[in-house]
Amino acid sequence: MSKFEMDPTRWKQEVLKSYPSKIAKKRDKSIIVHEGENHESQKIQANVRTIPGIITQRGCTYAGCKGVVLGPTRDIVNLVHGPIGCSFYAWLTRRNQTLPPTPDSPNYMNYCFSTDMQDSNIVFGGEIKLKQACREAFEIFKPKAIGIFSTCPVGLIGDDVHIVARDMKEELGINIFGFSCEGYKGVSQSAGHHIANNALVKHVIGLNDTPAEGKFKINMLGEYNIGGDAFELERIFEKCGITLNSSFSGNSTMEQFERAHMAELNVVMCHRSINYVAEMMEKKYGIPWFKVNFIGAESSAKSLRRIAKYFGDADLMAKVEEVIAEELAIVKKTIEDIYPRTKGKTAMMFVGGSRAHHYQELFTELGMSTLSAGYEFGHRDDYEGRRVIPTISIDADSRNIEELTIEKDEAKFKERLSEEKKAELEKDLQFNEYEGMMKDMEKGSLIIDDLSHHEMDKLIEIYHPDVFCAGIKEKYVVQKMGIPMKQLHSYDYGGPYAGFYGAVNFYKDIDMIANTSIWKMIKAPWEKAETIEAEYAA
Ligand code: CFM
Repeated sequence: MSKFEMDPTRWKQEVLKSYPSKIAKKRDKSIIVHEGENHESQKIQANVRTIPGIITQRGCTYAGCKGVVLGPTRDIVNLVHGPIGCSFYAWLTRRNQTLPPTPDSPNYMNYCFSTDMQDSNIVFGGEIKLKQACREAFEIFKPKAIGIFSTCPVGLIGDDVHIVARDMKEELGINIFGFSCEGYKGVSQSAGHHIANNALVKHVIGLNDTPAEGKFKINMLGEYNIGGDAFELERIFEKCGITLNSSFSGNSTMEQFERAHMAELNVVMCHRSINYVAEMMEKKYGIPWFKVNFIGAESSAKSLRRIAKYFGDADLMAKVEEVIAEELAIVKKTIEDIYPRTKGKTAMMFVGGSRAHHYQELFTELGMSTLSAGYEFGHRDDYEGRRVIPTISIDADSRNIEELTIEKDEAKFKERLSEEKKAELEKDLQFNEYEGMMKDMEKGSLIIDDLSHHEMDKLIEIYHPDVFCAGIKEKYVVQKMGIPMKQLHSYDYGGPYAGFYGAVNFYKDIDMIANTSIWKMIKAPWEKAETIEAEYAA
């Protein structure tokens, strides 16, 4: 028998049977049994509305805009226009780290800025309060910029954050811009990424023509410094002699965003959250982009080689090889020790819009296979590859998000690569491309978009994976079922997991959690203690 204790097709049928028929019909399209080589003809339903009551893992549009994309930038005041609950939710509930160059360099990441809307603001409007909050923040912190984030009630009552931003920009003389990222604006946090990307291109990128000092300037897009990942990547780039001109947005500053257009290359890590910026910058400034993955030691090595290849500099290529050899030697030592203990084990991962794919690399390095995976809010291209984008039907929810019309910036556009050179490098670098999760998964694996709680229960009950990866909302439920759980949003306060040191950290953490017997010894509370049951006496 294969590693699937129940045929995945039967698993799917049984799960669907437990839903009301209308819901079963909808979920049917979001659950795919990988057909091996035929997977190219398989289509998954993604980026559609969650079925109410299904208990989704998803977050909201505001979370994607404020928390994810702008959250990690330390010297901008991220002001939430809304009730305090929304502000609290996005206040350091994630582990973006940042490292100001000196102790007195501006860093507002520990603060929670909110207009704290009250009932009266909902009735009479909150714009005056918002202006007041901008003035107050300016007075106290003297920031370079303020970003204003809309929450659901702001959209419902019609406060215009953009007009307030424009007025306050004039009054205070700093860069102030607003985001129409009301929580309900899209079907998930993915819409918030798009809105954040649009505003960065409109209001920030291109304002400062002084590039970072150094050679081989790149921007790293879609890396958010969770658990210190960005620090590890900065270490590697520095060692190789590659200059990180700007980072979107792990360990970033406003200045980095402003000068992003001065880089020679954009490398995109999490394409889901930021491919829009890469695309727009290519059109506007002529910066080519390709996808990289620094999760996994082998993929990190491969990504570095591709960056070196792009610049085509012999010294850089030699240096990169030297760094890779040195780093992989350390990685190898750890993996040789751990591999015999993790080999043959199984994992499942349901995270965001890129990690459920990227982290499979690390598990493969551990000799573990991914039985099932899916994104919370990925789009079809994140599963099936960028080639399917033209076939994705645009629904009302996607139409709700502004599509910017970008034109070439004649003054700042610079051709980095001639058409011939680009064509020559295409085979190795694959510009403007990513192939999606399905290509890397095995025949028979279950690919599930926007996993429901019931489906999670059933995956665990039937297949009992050795490790289940998701987020804090799932963590304790999974552990109570006796399965080790690894958070891949916050890393359970571990990490970094990116790059070479990151891979070593990950191997050790997985070895630890997958090989402890503690989970087999615990029983769920309802199995352990007697429960009191009662019935109505008619
Ligand atoms: Fe990109 Fe992210 Fe992710 Fe994401 Fe996220 Fe995140 Fe994530 Mo949590 S930007 S899609 S919206 S890699 S916050 S840093 S871990 S769900 S897989």
